[in-house]
Amino acid sequence: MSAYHPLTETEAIQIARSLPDLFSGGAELTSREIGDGNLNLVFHIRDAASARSIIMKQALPYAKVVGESWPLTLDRARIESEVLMLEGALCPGLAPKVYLYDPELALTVMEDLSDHVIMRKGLIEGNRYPRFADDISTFLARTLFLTSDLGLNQQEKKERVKQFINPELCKITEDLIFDDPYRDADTNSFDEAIRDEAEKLWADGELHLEVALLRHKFLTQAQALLHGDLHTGSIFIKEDSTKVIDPEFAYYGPMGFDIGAVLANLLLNYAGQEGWKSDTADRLAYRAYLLDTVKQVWSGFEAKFRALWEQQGIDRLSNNAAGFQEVYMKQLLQDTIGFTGAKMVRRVVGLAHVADIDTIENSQAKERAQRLALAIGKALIKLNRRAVTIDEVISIAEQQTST
Ligand code: SR1
Ligand code: MG
Repeated sequence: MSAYHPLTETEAIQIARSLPDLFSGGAELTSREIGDGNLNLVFHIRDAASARSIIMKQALPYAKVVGESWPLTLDRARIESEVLMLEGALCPGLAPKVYLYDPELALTVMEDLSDHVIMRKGLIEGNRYPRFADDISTFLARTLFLTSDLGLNQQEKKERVKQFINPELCKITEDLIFDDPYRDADTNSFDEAIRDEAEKLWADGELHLEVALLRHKFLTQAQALLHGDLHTGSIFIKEDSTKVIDPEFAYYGPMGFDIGAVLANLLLNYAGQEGWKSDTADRLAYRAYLLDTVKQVWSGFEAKFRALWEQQGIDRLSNNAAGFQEVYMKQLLQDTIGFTGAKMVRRVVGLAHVADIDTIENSQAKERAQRLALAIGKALIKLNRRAVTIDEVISIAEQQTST
């Protein structure tokens, strides 16, 4: 079964049986295709008798969300499996274990996390996750610092840049996040009710300058190994555990892109609270929780990143030059804020949306949520190069909600 073809559920079971040490010889395995993402097949393989289970993820040679007319490299499966292993080594417990990578089938076999939920779903249900800010800030600080020129030998870093060159997946981001929302592109998708907002995006020169600068940074700045698509659909979570999955968009890029992805998706859920079904006090409290989480993610990240720098910084001059760390951290906050805004705007008018807003049943509430997400996103993009503290992000969210 070695030549590439999309697997059937029966074939997925045969492969699972052939893996050493996972299932006993006579195990009765079941398989279910559970992929609900934009790009891949995902099989859940389970042995009811022992309750042991695994996930098999297979890349398709095209983008599932669009169809076979959008071909996509299978090399992303290699990148994903290698990055998962690296993230697991850098951040024990925060990424799923990889049991096998099969390059012919573009298949990764990994730990089953179905005792967790996808964080986006959990947030839509109004749940709170006490470990999240601490876990994700650890993940961000360690993966970004320890793969950058600050924490990794510069020759080895360049080898990693080469290992994780990912032009096709980057092109998706370059187009869908940093270009299409700002022109009348065929790939865009938005409700007619907010056409006025889309047209404003296409004509806003101040916004275009900021997005062009962010896009340029995404194209050129090989600062650290990014996850590349760190939204709340790429995080499995439960009360006492956080696992980051799906790094198929990984490449060497600007750190603020990953941090911004996390903040943007918290803020998209914040905007989606327009569709909240319970009473207003509950909605206000949940929004306060989300904003507090935004703040905690940044402050936790900043503190841990600075501590790693003090303890494990390997670059003599950037360790010792007075003021370097301050300049670096200020720039990182500004990048984070700009990327946060860009990642919000694309989820309202671009090709791929988020369920936090799209599943709001009441059309007026949905329109309010879309307008609020765009208002916050645009304000953050316009703020980015002037920002000084994370509190400005919180103020923008609050101001835009009350106007
Ligand atoms: C064609 S892929 C659309 C989006 O799905 C992924 O999760 C990325 O965010 C990408 O932009
Ligand atoms: Mg994904």
